[in-house]
Amino acid sequence: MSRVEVGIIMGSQSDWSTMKEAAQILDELNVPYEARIVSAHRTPDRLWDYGRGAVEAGLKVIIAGAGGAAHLPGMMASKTRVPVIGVPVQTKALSGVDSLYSIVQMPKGYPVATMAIGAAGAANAGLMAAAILANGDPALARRLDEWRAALSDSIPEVPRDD
Ligand code: RP5
Repeated sequence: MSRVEVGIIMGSQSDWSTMKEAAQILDELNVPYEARIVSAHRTPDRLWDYGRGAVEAGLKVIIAGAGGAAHLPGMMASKTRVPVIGVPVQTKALSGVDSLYSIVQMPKGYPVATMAIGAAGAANAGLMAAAILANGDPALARRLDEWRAALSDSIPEVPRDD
């Protein structure tokens, strides 16, 4: 069994339908991951423990998704040097613009690589995590190249009438 190097964390169970997109990409690329609910506001001690133990646990990338007052990615980035990819979850009240602004405007020194709002952002977070790991893993690099080529090949050159 390969070692888990990607942590997918999210602020709530309700974020999982979005964050699953990242998990699905990692499944397709055969990258092991763990998924956990870690809320900046509701379980701050869990956030602290996860961040404190991330390096020792062997994590190489953390994907963190949250919505609304989305402090999870930034707080995680403040607690560990493991790269954090932030996913702004789409909200009902403000469509995820609140999540995006909460995640993207980090102060100098504690970066979060912020993706697009919602499902596309979560899927891209999976791809970004795979790309980071692929730098040191030639087999994964090949699988990622093939994944990208297959996507490219699936795009028709001529539009059709529906
Ligand atoms: C945030 O509040 C979570 O990340 C979630 O996106 C949002 C709503 O959470 P629930 O009220 O659905 O648990 O902390």
